[in-house]
Amino acid sequence: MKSSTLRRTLATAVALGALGTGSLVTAAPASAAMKDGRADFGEFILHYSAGLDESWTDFAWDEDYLFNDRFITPGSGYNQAVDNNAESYLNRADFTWYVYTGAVHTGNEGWLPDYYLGDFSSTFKNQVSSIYNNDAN
Ligand SMILES: [Ca+2]
Ligand SMILES: [Ca+2]
Ligand SMILES: [Ca+2]
Repeated sequence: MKSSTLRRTLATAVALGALGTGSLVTAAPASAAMKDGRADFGEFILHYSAGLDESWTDFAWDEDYLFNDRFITPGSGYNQAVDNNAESYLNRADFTWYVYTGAVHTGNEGWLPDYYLGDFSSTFKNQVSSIYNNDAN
């Protein structure tokens, strides 16, 4: 009797353990993967054209150099380098993203508060060469 109760308890623990693992596996695809053509929470999106139009790509971390990043979604600008080529932006994060006209945080600096979106001003339109966020990533 006692041992059968123990077995049931163990079986329940195993089932819960399996459920826990399943939940983790299910949650994984929802986490932000950068440069995957999905505008995930926390990411910064750069579009080839104004008005959040045409091809774009998504960034989750700082990028010291945008010359080796390309617009990845279908549309005009697809597969072109992002460097000096973005005209609009979307901040999908609850923190500020910074943009720079030079590589490695040089040149003119612009800051885009949480959830901002819009077209770059003439200073930054087709000039952004690096990006940075202040969440220590
Ligand atoms: Ca993404
Ligand atoms: Ca890069
Ligand atoms: Ca530039």
